[in-house]
Amino acid sequence: MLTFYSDDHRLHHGRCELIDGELKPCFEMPSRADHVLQRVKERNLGEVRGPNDFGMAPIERIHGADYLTFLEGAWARWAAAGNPNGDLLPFTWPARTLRHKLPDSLHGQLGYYSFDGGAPITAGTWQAVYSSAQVALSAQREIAAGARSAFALCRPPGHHAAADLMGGYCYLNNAAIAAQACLDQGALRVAILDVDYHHGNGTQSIFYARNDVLVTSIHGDPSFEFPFFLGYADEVGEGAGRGFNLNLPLAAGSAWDAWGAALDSACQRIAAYAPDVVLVSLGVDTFKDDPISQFKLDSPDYLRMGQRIAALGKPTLFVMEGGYAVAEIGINAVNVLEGFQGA
Ligand code: B3N
Ligand code: ZN
Repeated sequence: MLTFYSDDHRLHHGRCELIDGELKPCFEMPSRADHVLQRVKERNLGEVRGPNDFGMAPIERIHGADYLTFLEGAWARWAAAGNPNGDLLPFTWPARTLRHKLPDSLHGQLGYYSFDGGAPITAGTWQAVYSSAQVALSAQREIAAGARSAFALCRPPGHHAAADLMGGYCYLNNAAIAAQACLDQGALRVAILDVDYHHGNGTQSIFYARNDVLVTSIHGDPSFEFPFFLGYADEVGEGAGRGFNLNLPLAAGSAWDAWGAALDSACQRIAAYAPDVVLVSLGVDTFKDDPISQFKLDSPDYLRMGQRIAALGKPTLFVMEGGYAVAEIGINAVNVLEGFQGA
């Protein structure tokens, strides 16, 4: 299996996030991708390639032009205002009772284009997120060219990013951009299987009214888990998309028995959809020792995960999402890929 990867991910390194009233170092850090890349090489998974540059057009198929302009220019505006130090973080959001009108101020726009304070903008964030999207698009091209599978080692991750919202460590929705590219290159149906511990609210919202992308997700129940405000089982899609969104929220403490049964349900729905391509949002923060999550999967379970996905018998694009047990992130992510390859 080919892996696509860009060193540009290092250009994004947020300093801190708010946890229990304290500013702590970001869990989403460059060493995550380093460990995955190292494991890909150790296990001889296959060649590692840098991304091609497909430009902005495929990104603009998913994200609004105003949002992209904001994201690309935010740091320069912040620096021009004489604030070159510190990450750019929002602190006010257009919540209920407030107007959803785009303000002129940089800080107002930060709140307008985000849903939480978990997506810091630094000097290199735009280049990192742009390259992360190109990594996904490059892996997608391999699939379009006939490969059975490809791995996009994306960082920053993407599945929380909506058409014009960043949050949850995500800025551009790499999986959604790749799914749209599949359709634009001739696929009729794409199925997304999001196995990250957190619900991919961005991916769901992007495709919620569409039936050409089936979105399935197994995640911590939003009644207790981030992102809290989307990801319930009764969210089934709307309009033409009704019946094409499947959420499988699970209780805290869920281990392979419950998780594997949910994977089976998701796979049955995907098989019935008969997609041309399966795109896996591959988060491994379902791991038992993940520092911010509450599922109990163990490393061998990721081999089983890959085997079950392979049984779908579809061209499969893996796109890296979350996972914060840094010492094990490579083992767990590559176990999924090896499980898939060996099946
Ligand atoms: O949910 C959290 C969080 C939970 C527990 C923590 N501990 C026990 C130290 C710390 C943080 N934070 C909210 C931001 C979560 C973003 C998740 C991004 C992700 O992986 N998405 O798939
Ligand atoms: Zn996650």
